[in-house]
Amino acid sequence: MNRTILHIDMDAFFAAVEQRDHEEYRGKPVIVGGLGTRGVVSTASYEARKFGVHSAMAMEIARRRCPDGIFLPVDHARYRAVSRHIFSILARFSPTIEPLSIDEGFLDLTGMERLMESPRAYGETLKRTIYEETGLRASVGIAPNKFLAKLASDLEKPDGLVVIRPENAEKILAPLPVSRIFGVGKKTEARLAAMGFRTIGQLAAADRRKLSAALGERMAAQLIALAHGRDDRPVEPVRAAQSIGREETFEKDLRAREEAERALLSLSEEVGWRLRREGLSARTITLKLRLASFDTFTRSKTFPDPLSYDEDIFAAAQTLFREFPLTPGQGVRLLGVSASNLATDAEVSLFDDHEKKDRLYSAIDSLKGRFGETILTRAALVEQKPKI
Ligand code: TTP
Ligand code: MG
Repeated sequence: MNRTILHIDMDAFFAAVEQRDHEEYRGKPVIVGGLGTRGVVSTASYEARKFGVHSAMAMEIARRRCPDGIFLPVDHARYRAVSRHIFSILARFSPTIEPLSIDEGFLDLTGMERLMESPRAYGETLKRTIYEETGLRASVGIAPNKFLAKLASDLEKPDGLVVIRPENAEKILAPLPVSRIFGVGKKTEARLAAMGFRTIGQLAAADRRKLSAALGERMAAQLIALAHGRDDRPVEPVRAAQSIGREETFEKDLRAREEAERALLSLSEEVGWRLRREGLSARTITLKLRLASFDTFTRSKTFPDPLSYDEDIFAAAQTLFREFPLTPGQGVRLLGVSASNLATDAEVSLFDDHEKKDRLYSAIDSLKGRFGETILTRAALVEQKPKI
């Protein structure tokens, strides 16, 4: 299948928005994230990355590595608005867009090749349009499939533009570490290294039977295909790629169930409010739980009728929490509630007492306008399998 796929990912997205909006932050190390003692870095500007600061790092470590950095809280509402603007621009460049996260997505350009001077020129125009309209830089990769397009957008970050042609794919892949293949996490990387496979080129030349014996037939076949630059997944323009969620790392581990359930209620309220504000409801509610030991679990519940009211979301989160086998005294470090499998209001039937509740909630929501910091998490994080 010959496709032309473009992957775009904004550079240092949250930090770049802050630098755009505050001239005095430009050219400086900017770190955005949770600023409490147990906060986590969401992202860092490229100036801050030189100090070894990166996403998902404990904020304490970031402060130590970059004491003169500019530390800012996460302003999701603003980043969402910018994201919406970016996706509206993308929509002018392809009718088939698959959003992957707040700042990243695939565009299917298959069949449009004759409308463009060249894929590279098309990518340049896209980057320029985004910069002119939003003041933000993006990195773009264009390739015959999703795997290569995503890889390409990362090769010359920031402000990158890389086109991979089918005939060059294997040559570009060969020297890269196997960890560049999506789905190859630390564990698989270590197993592959133990078998002598460190680069994608080594994997491409692997003996299939040997690899199957170690990793299973399916995984081996997938890895070998990807190592050769083959990937048949289509661009799927679904909103289900996203979910609305909110999580909190507590200043002190929670030790009492009631305390945890109170936290779940306030998280559920924020998720509900955000859902209703976006005109959405959700069929799946996911609870995320990180214990003092750092072990992290997710548990989900799916309902036939979509939910958007706080009490329903809370009831689901509470049930999932109560079903989770916590040993007494086991502290809870983080709780998260997220809603996925989203439906728009238009898709939801308006039976029974919805109308009354809708009136009640619209009154509550109008009072709530100033609260609610809600995270649009990646579906991949929400769907992450429990570690045990
Ligand atoms: P990324 O695209 O992964 O990172 P980035 O845009 O900041 O930097 P770059 O793409 O140039 O490497 O994520 C997009 C945004 O998502 C990021 O700006 C902040 C947020 N985010 C988190 O909140 N936590 C995380 O762990 C990651 C990776 C991202
Ligand atoms: Mg990015």
